[in-house]
Amino acid sequence: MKLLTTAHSFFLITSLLLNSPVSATKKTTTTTSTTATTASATATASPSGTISNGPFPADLNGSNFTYPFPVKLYKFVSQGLNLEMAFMDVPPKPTTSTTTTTPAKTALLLHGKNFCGPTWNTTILALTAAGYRVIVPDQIGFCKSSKPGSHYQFSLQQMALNTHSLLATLSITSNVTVIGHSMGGMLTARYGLMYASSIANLAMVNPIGLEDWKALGVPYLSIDANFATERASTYGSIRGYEQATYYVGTWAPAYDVWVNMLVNIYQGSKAVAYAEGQARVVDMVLTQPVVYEFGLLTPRTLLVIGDKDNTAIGKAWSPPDVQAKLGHYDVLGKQVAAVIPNCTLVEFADLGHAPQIQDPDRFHEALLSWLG
Ligand SMILES: *[C@@H]1O[C@H](CO)[C@@H](O)[C@H](O)[C@H]1NC(C)=O
Ligand SMILES: *[C@@H]1O[C@H](CO)[C@@H](O)[C@H](O)[C@H]1NC(C)=O
Ligand SMILES: *[C@@H]1O[C@H](CO)[C@@H](O)[C@H](O)[C@H]1NC(C)=O
Ligand SMILES: *[C@@H]1O[C@H](CO)[C@@H](O)[C@H](O)[C@H]1NC(C)=O
Ligand SMILES: CC(=O)N[C@H]1CO[C@H](CO)[C@@H](O)[C@@H]1O
Repeated sequence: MKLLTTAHSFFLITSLLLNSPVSATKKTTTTTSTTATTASATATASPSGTISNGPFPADLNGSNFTYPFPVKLYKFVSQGLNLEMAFMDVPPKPTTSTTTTTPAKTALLLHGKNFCGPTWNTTILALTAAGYRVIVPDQIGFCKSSKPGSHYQFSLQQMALNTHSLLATLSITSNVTVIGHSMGGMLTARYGLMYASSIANLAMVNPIGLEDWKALGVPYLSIDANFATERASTYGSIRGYEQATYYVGTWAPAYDVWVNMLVNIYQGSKAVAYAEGQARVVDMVLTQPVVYEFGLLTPRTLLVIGDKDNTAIGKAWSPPDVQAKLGHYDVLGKQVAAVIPNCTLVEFADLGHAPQIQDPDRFHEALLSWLG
């Protein structure tokens, strides 16, 4: 339990530092542990950048994948760098109703590590048809966003802050439905802890981080070693991993689109900076657990689990006895749902890591019926 307590206080402190509005300008601080506990609850992001509508070159920051909806860039300064976060902002489908009020329902879709905004293509259609305005960012270091590589400190808090600032710049400050998959699901948990007051609903789809892999015995691997692995990624290695982990051993031609979308970035014009960033992202998810804080989540929450998923960070370089303990989503879903205060669990016994890709119809039926 000592480890758990230490990890928990570490993340409270990290959260405080990132959220403190005075930390950048004030050298002395009178912050006490009392204010520390309220800091994350009152965290706000002010509009802090500008939106560019393009047009942009086909190869945008190292990805030339054609997105299903227009791409915009959120330009802002973070960690002293001028950065661009690519995103899609898709309006709700017009209804036959004559009322033309400003849409009050916004959904924010957060992609996973081996995914990009476009992998939400069917979910964007389902949500806009249900009246949602849908915002779909590519995180910094990913896809069509800037690749600051080794010049950026990647953290879940930083990604949540970047994303929250994007929404603030779009004047979206309340009633947000946050939906995240895989690493984006882990980010959704962090986002929900930091910005609860802006959230209407929180949905995590086969999130990673339902367990603390390092506490279960996964050895630490250096960022340099992660970088070498990232640089060695090919169509074959990505497909092999996804087939075994995401799709229960099966393969469909449509899955190739998502593999090639990644291969294009791994071999693209920002290949080295991309791998540097991805190596840090592996380090980030391994060293920044959210599992100890699920009990602190206050929004209404949906946890969607494809039970056949076996994703676990570090499993590939762990000894067999450790490997055997990791990635049992059929157990982890129920465990975590019991800890989150207001959680509905939906399990798909036959699906893997990406239910929204493997069986979009069943996934969207579950999501939309929970959203109501
Ligand atoms: C908030 O969003 C929900 C759907 O998530 C919608 O039903 C509701 O009308 C919205 N409320 C306000 C006050 O905008
Ligand atoms: C989403 O993208 C995949 C891969 O390109 C494609 O197979 C599928 O038809 C798309 N779905 C929709 C509804 O556009
Ligand atoms: C995108 O890059 C790939 C190489 O990764 C290339 O084969 C393809 O022609 C490019 N497409 C566009 C539209 O530039
Ligand atoms: C869960 O959240 C909803 C919406 O905020 C609320 O109506 C409901 O009472 C909550 N349920 C529990 C058990 O807290
Ligand atoms: C960091 C980086 O390469 N950013 C580029 C992302 O794409 C925009 C649009 O082409 C460029 O202006 C940035 O320089």
